[in-house]
Amino acid sequence: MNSTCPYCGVGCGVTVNGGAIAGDAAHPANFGKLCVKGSALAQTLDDSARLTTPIIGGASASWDDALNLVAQRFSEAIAQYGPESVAIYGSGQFLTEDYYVANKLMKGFIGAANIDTNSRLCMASTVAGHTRAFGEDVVPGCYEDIDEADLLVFVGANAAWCHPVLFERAQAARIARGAKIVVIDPRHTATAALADLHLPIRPEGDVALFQRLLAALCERGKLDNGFIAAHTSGFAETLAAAHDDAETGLDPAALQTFLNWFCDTERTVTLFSQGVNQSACGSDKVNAITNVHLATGRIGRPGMGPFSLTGQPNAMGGREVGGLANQLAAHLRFETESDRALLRDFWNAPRLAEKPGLKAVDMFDAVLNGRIKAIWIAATNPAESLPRASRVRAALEACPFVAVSDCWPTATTHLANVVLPAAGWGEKDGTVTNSERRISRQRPFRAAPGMARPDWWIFTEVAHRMGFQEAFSYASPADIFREHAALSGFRNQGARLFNIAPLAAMTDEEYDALLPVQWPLNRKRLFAEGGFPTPDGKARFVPVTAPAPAKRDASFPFTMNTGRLRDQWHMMTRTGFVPSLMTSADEANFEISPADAAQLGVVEGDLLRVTTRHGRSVLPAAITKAQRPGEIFAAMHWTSAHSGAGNVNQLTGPLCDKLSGQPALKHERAAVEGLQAAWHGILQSRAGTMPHGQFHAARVPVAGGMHRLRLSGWKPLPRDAALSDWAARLCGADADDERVEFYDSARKIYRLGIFRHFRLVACLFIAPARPALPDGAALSALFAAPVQQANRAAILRGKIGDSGPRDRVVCVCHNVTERAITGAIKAQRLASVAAIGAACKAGTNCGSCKGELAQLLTQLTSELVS
Ligand SMILES: Nc1nc2c(c(=O)[nH]1)N[C@H]1C(S)=C(S)[C@@H](COP(=O)(O)OP(=O)(O)OC[C@H]3O[C@@H](n4cnc5c(=O)[nH]c(N)nc54)[C@H](O)[C@@H]3O)O[C@H]1N2
Ligand SMILES: Nc1nc2c(c(=O)[nH]1)N[C@H]1C(S)=C(S)[C@@H](COP(=O)(O)OP(=O)(O)OC[C@H]3O[C@@H](n4cnc5c(=O)[nH]c(N)nc54)[C@H](O)[C@@H]3O)O[C@H]1N2
Ligand code: SF4
Ligand SMILES: [Mo]
Repeated sequence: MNSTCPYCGVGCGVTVNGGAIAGDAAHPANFGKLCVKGSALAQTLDDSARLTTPIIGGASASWDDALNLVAQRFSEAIAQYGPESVAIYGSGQFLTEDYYVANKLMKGFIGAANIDTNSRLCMASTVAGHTRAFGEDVVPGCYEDIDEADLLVFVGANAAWCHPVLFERAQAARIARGAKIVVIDPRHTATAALADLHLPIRPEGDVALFQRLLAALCERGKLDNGFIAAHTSGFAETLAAAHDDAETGLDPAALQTFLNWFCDTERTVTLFSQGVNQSACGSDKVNAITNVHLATGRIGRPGMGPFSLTGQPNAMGGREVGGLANQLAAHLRFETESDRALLRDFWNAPRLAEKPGLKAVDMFDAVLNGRIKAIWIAATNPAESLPRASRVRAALEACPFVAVSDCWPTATTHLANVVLPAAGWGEKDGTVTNSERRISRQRPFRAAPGMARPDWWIFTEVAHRMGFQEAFSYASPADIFREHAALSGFRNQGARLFNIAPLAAMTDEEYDALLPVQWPLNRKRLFAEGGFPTPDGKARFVPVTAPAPAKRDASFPFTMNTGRLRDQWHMMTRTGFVPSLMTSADEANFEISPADAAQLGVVEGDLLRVTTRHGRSVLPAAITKAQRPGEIFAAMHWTSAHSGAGNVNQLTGPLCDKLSGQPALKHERAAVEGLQAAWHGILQSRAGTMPHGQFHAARVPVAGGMHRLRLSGWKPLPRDAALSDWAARLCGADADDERVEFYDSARKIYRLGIFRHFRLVACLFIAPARPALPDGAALSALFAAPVQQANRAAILRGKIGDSGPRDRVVCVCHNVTERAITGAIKAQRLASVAAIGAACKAGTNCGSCKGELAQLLTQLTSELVS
């Protein structure tokens, strides 16, 4: 059975054979390869924590009651306050069929466009930039361009971690044809470690850089004047705006090298992601990049083009169905009356929305201020992933009616009046579209647990109960897909490139057997000969202005950047409970430069308290040369379910790109204080509750379904009996449980065990420094056997083994730790990533850790030299 990986927008094909999930050798996105997350998919198929029944007001309910209630509360709000009083907030993790139905329900039949999705946080700036430049939201190139390029420029994209299989292709091009890789990112990421040139740009310096590049292309006579004249408009104004010397923060020699390479390399692909999109000038960044490709005619030809890397598995499918509040379905546009008429006719929807609805940030503001009376959230966790997450929670608490569809309990489901259990990956049936416009099937291979049902079915059932039976008479995802395909071709005489009309004729069997297919059908690349979907057929240059560097704000002198880690997926509902995926990074932290750490008097193991205009969080400091001074970085993944005091979106604010409405999640003004750690602890328990208090806590999943918490406190601990009570509470002890305590005064280690019947249910160790704490298998071993009363004290007093200096697994596939790798590099004087692989296997399977291997090499080489 073939299916598609449910994580990133690379859209790798997988094969499922019994319990084994492997890369699909025939899928053109990955040709059999998978990254770490894809390789661990089988381990995520654990139903123990899944939502298995509808829940109304905290109690299990029937589907009928839950669906009736959603339909009733939506209908009542519409009757009383109008269609704009209800909203749907969806996700790029929907399948296209789910998305199509949700969008049709809202825009077509409820008759308002208050449906937006987490793609607003992800792809909105690219959608706006593409539409401005090309007239339609279209990626001009394909993955083969990466194989065929001589220069690959990654802008604001940590592809080695976030699009690993595609980045493997880039590395292969480097070996095969000597392609050069440039990485433009304020941080020295794993991707930068594998690049020929890293440009540590100042935050938001990208427009200035691409403006300079456009000016340099002109000065050096590298423009394609024929292409500009025949296929574009607006060049003169754009070039005039490009003579810009705004600050990029770059070393002049490195900047020159980049300009030289770009000017002299025809086959250049510029790949970009959230360092571009999640910015107050995100759509200008997209157009600044697009401008240089149009000016050189490097678009739509082999090995050339601007290339937006999509985030979620179906970010592109969501754009095809028009899931954003300012889009209509099938690339039709609100602005054009004939487009609205077309959709009204096709759907037979006289009440079709006439104007765009609220974008995500505004939508939740409208929930907070009471304009929206009922909201339905599906396949996204806005109480954690939207900026100003606390405000989103307050909005949901205040909202008269909240329905949430998810597979697992989340901070958002906790705030719902009705929870709808959704079928997840492996259970659902439908299609997704990847970054290169390739539609692939996701196929079911396991039963959904309990009463969980697919999203398309849930939306369809509610639509029926709201009185729209006829328009939503779907019996299967294939029915929906055929309608979606037919709409794309309806009255489309070449006006819209998104046209998959021939697929509307597929039978159920053909849909089941559908092979990965790109749109426009049978065309890999677009625009080499012009033919842009604008009224005059020409692409538009967009004059953009580089924003001035943010003024130093004495109260908030740092810039806080946020993003992703290699082995975690978003808010961790899927990856956060898989032990192997947390062995490379088992705790959130704030990354900070050595210079700033020194200034704050912070050493490794201390904590940082970060304050922004919106909130405050505490996490351990990770001191790294990868960070530029004045900037800190935090992973987005650790939510309040996994972290005691360090929720990142508590800190991020509402500043958005004006055109796209995408929040600037990478650039928040922040104040940073160092907090000395007064104590460190480790707690392991069978039932893990997440404590929140005046200490840092990070939850780590452990084999056997147990939980481990890493703790660090900045306040002195209570003493004596108070300590004992506090510690027992932290361990979740009941009154009947037996507590056994032991204080090792020589080593200043406090130990507490909680026993229930004959079993250890939790234990806690506290010490002044982390290396003195037990960890790993030694800690789990304490839980292994039943313990007689007489032996309990002995267990706690016994030698358990220190964790020693911190180590982490770098290569998850072969379980190779950092210590083993650095040991091998030093002992055998290894000088390349390949040599490390030959010596200790690290990086030789999926290859996702090659960036870290390169980072370790650079680090050790500089240590050896200095
Ligand atoms: N492992 C993993 N992979 C994922 C995901 C995941 O959760 N985990 N999520 C998927 C999704 S939905 C998405 S959207 C993608 C995101 O993929 P990416 O965009 O590659 O990931 P991020 O880490 O969010 O951000 C990329 C980089 O932007 C840089 N940056 C910040 N500010 C600027 C700036 O002003 N200019 C420039 N040039 N760079 C800047 C950051 O330092 C960061 O390294 O990843 C997808 N893949
Ligand atoms: N600070 C900061 N914040 C960010 C970002 C950042 O870089 N920095 N990035 C932003 C970006 S690009 C993105 S894409 C968002 C992601 O943010 P979210 O959308 O909140 O991310 P997930 O945790 O993937 O949420 C998906 C939810 O859907 C559930 N789910 C999975 N499959 C299904 C299904 O088939 N049906 C249903 N109904 N539910 C399902 C999962 O359990 C999960 O709870 O975060 C954004 N927030
Ligand atoms: S690169 Fe993306 S799509 Fe491919 S296996 Fe990894 S997470 Fe899945
Ligand atoms: Mo995303």
